[in-house]
Amino acid sequence: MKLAITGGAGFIGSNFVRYMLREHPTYSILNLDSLTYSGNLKNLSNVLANPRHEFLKADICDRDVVARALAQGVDAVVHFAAESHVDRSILDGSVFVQTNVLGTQCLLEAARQAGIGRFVHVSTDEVYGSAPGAQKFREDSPLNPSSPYAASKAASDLVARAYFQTYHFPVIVTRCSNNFGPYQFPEKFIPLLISRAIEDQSIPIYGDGLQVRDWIFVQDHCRALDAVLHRGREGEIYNIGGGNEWPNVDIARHILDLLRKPHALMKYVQDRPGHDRRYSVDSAKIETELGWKPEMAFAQGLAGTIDWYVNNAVWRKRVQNQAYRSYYAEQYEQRDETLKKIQNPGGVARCVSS
Ligand code: NAD
Ligand code: TDX
Repeated sequence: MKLAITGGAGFIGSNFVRYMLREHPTYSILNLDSLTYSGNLKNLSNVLANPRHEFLKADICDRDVVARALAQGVDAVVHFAAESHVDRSILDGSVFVQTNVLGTQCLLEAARQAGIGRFVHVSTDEVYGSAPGAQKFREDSPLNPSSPYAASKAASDLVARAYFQTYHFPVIVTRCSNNFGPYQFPEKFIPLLISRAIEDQSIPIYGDGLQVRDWIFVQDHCRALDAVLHRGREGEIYNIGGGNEWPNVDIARHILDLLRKPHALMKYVQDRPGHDRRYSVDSAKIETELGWKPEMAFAQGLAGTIDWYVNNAVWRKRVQNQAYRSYYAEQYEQRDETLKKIQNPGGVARCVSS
């Protein structure tokens, strides 16, 4: 099996690349990522030398390059690449529409023309909007996105489904809840809190801090995607939830306690505009059909994640001072003539193992 993974230098994508290389020793991976601010090749440092992993710096909006990449014997696509941060989408939604909607359509079309046998589109629980009361959204619940990010993900989710309805292209859509774990960019709630608390900086709590998110350890999401990729039914949607709902303030207190830092570091700040109060999905379908359920206990996953950020101060520092952004150029673009020779006709650099 040759898998093409988009967005594989980001948080979930890089965890998925490692997971698949480990769990499927005969698989090879073509990892296609444009390395935006949230793409970090250091997330992949322990697989860059693996001959079953090939990194291609490319934009999913670049039709020619994507078509050439998928024409190289790729069997299936798992599509993570996206602009993923709600706050950034509130400041400027344009790149969200560009990447998440137009980029996804470009990728779907290239994949369809290449005759790819399976396409997993990684969507999100945010497409359903805020869940009232104790309600849990099912796969057939209406879409009601609030932020420009969520709206762009809802649009791409629908375009993906349209490719199944219209062309019988074998798309499966997944809608997962809030992930946490190693390698998450520290603009998102949990890694931001951990990084700031380690350095005794104040941690921002939006509004009253009583918004509820359903947290899932990233490896449980990877296992769910593996199950969907191999055993999911074409044209179907699968919710993936952690079954682990917490108000934000409780998460903040828990992190501060584990790091032995004072709760006084919490600073209530102005709320996020259009802030969804609660996310909640019903995962009964994937549990009954594919036999998946989350395995990581939240307390254990959170403690392990905190340990990871504490023990990976160099990774954190490189993100803070932006040094991670020059790693690609240092490693690949200027390294030697051999690599220059394998640049493809579109001028997009391909990386092979070092
Ligand atoms: P991330 O921001 O950490 O990673 C996104 C990756 O996509 C980066 O490596 C980036 O360089 C790449 N990328 C962005 N634009 C690109 C483009 N035009 N061409 C090629 N690559 C591009 O995001 P994440 O948290 O790992 O999320 C991955 C996917 O999972 C997204 O589609 C997101 O919507 C979805 N998702 C995330 C969560 C979560 O809690 N983080 C939950 C549910 C679903
Ligand atoms: O500084 C903060 N303070 C704060 O109170 C930040 C960054 C967040 N928050 C709150 C907002 C949310 O209620 O914490 C909660 C989680 O925020 P984010 O980490 O930004 O996640 P969220 O907005 O819930 O969206 C996430 O889950 C679904 C991901 O970013 C998406 O990519 C995914 O689709």
